[in-house]
Amino acid sequence: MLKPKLTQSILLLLSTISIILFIFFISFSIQYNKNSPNISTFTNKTITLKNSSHQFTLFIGILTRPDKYDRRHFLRLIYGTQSSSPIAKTDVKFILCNLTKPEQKILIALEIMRFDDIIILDCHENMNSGKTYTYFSTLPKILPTRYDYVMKADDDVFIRLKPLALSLHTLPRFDLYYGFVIPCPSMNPFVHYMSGMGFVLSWDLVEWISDSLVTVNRTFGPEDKLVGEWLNSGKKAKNRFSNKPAMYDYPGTNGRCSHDLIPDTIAVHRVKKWDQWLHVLSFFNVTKDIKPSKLYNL
Ligand SMILES: *[C@@H]1O[C@H](CO)[C@@H](O)[C@H](O)[C@H]1NC(C)=O
Ligand SMILES: *[C@@H]1O[C@H](CO)[C@@H](O)[C@H](O)[C@H]1NC(C)=O
Ligand SMILES: *[C@@H]1O[C@H](CO)[C@@H](O)[C@H](O)[C@H]1NC(C)=O
Ligand SMILES: *[C@@H]1O[C@H](CO)[C@@H](O)[C@H](O)[C@H]1NC(C)=O
Ligand SMILES: CC(=O)N[C@H]1CO[C@H](CO)[C@@H](O)[C@@H]1O
Repeated sequence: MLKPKLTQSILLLLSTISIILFIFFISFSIQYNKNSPNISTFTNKTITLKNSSHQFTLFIGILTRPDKYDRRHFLRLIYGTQSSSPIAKTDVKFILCNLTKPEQKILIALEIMRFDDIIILDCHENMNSGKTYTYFSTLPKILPTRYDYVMKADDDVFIRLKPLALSLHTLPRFDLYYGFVIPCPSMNPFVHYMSGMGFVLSWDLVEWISDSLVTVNRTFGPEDKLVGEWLNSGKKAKNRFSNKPAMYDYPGTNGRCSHDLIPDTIAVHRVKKWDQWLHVLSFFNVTKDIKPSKLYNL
């Protein structure tokens, strides 16, 4: 009679110890991972992280064109193999304008059935004639939930989701405009605007773009420059953060916007050719965690 009870208590003790060890391990690994130079304090954040599965939500829309099937499949590999947890919950979707060819309606419907990562906006495909406006102004009306942050990204940029999440998680959740400030040598995020390679707005600014009279008739022109002009005209984005040198153009492609690949990278832009992609992917060891198996020998 005594034996089962004893076994039970031992089991209880063991599971309690393992839970404590688990919590200790989690908090340790969070602290350990937190070595980005842009983050100063996180004592309270650690407590929050332990308590919830993620701390904030980020929506990344990659603006691309319907016919770029190969690029989408490639980018699905790039982002599908990354995770920003437990710091953030990140959703990545491709942003298209209206389809124009019969085969697109079949092929893209298949992509949607398989991946559910495509948004088709009510616009004609374009770069500087309002697609970015349509993107930001439509999101609050069609997304099932709000996000803390919304990013607009190009399809020739490599974004590292975890470093991005780490750099955002101590920044304000409101009135925030984050990216790579133009002109290239500038370190002042309050002059001019964030490069279209990839910039982040807090949700309140996305809603403001959607509702404001400042933006509605100013949708034509260089898309990234316009966003800066809207925010300045509306006296918005009191919180601005330009993340240099962690964001940049691929080495040698764009003068002073470019520099060598560095370990503390958040985004590399103008990655267009295969040899450039391979250079980037090998530099950041993106395949190092592949699990061993009898099925392949790489
Ligand atoms: C943690 O947050 C609480 C209230 O939210 C605050 O009073 C306390 O000073 C914070 N501690 C640190 C170390 O920031
Ligand atoms: C996009 O497609 C929708 C549905 O077919 C149509 O109502 C809308 O006018 C189109 N928009 C543009 C800008 O072509
Ligand atoms: C935007 O332009 C339209 C058409 O020109 C005009 O009717 C409308 O009043 C303008 N809205 C604002 C807020 O300027
Ligand atoms: C990639 O792996 C190599 C070899 O382990 C290491 O020296 C290098 O620092 C890693 N690069 C990055 C960006 O983590
Ligand atoms: C999973 C968990 O521990 N959730 C807790 C997080 O913190 C809130 C408020 O502090 C609690 O109500 C939850 O139970």
